[in-house]
Amino acid sequence: MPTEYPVATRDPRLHDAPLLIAARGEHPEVTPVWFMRQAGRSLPEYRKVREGIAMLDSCRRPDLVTEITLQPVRRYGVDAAIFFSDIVVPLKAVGVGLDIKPGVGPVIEQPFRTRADLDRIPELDAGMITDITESVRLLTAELGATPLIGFAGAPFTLASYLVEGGPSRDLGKTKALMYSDPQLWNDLLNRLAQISGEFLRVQVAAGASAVQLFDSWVGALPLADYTRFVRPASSKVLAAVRDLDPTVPRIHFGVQTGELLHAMGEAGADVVGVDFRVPLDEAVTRIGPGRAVQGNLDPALLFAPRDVLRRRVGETLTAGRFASGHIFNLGHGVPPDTDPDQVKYVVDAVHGWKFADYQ
Ligand code: 1CP
Repeated sequence: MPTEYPVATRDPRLHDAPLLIAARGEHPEVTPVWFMRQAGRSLPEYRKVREGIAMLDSCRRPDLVTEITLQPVRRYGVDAAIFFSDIVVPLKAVGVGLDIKPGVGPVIEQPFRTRADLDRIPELDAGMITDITESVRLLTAELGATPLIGFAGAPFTLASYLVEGGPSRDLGKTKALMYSDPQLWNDLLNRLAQISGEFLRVQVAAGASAVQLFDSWVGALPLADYTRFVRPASSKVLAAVRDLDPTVPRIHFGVQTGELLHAMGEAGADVVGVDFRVPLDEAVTRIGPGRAVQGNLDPALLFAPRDVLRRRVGETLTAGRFASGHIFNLGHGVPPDTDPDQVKYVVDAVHGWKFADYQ
């Protein structure tokens, strides 16, 4: 049974925050914008506070989590903060041996191979992550009328790190387990659904206003395998949030998910994140009515001349008008070598855009 929590009282001004208006399927006066990986290595102030502190240690220190989460909000004036953490933090919290290696990503000490490995992944209990509760409380107090987006990794993407042992290009071992032992695969995904669901519930209970479930690598699967082997577990995670607080919008995102967009919405998302490979208006059609979209400027455009960048921002905003709500974002994360002034330029272009001038 999931833990029952009292949900924190939120700042009443959040009701009118553009991000939450768009997530509800309406069009606020100005399109809201935030960026995946808006915190992190592209910011000199981030590099400074992280000096000499390992990634996973920084994620467990409320003072650092608060500072790093707020840095892009201060610098860019984005419409939301995203909680500074990592998708593997809850796995580490339940005792899985892993580390985040600089320049590589998550590395697992003993990759998942057999049923016996399931015993090394216990369920997550709120008591194991009291620091997360504290960080979210500190943050929401500072953020006031700006929403905080909580997040977690979806079961498939978490499983891919556990099975592969680290970042992988083709996810061969993950797919081999899925096809050869569907029962063990299901048990693993259900365990991970409990962990992700609880990680999100803790953030929502402490005051997060929206959540994003990252299924970054699920685009490696064809639709039929996604709906059979993955979606039931993702649905459980999204339902765990809805059951705690149905007013908190759930964003669901993955890379190379052009063929999966509709199905990912059906998993129980209010907003579907779109990567840069599918034109946004086409994505709106694929997702279908009744869900907002988030996306989808190609991160590579942050390295383009400003006239090109501005035109593409405008095209993305114009396509977003056809959606039931649009949250502007990149099609994936901010690259570490991005010039922060280019990011600021995009925020200002989105906020200053006058649709009437371009019709
Ligand atoms: O030392 C460092 O600075 C390490 C770089 C780093 C950072 C800044 C990692 C390692 N994780 C993070 C923070 C992080 N991770 C955030 C918060 C920052 C923000 O968005 O502003 C978030 C939302 C994540 C989520 C995350 N981690 C995802 C899903 C998002 C995505 O990019 O698709 C994934 C896949 C991870 C795993 C991970 N952690 C770190 C890296 C380099 C990776 C990817 C490795 C790979 O390619 O498989």
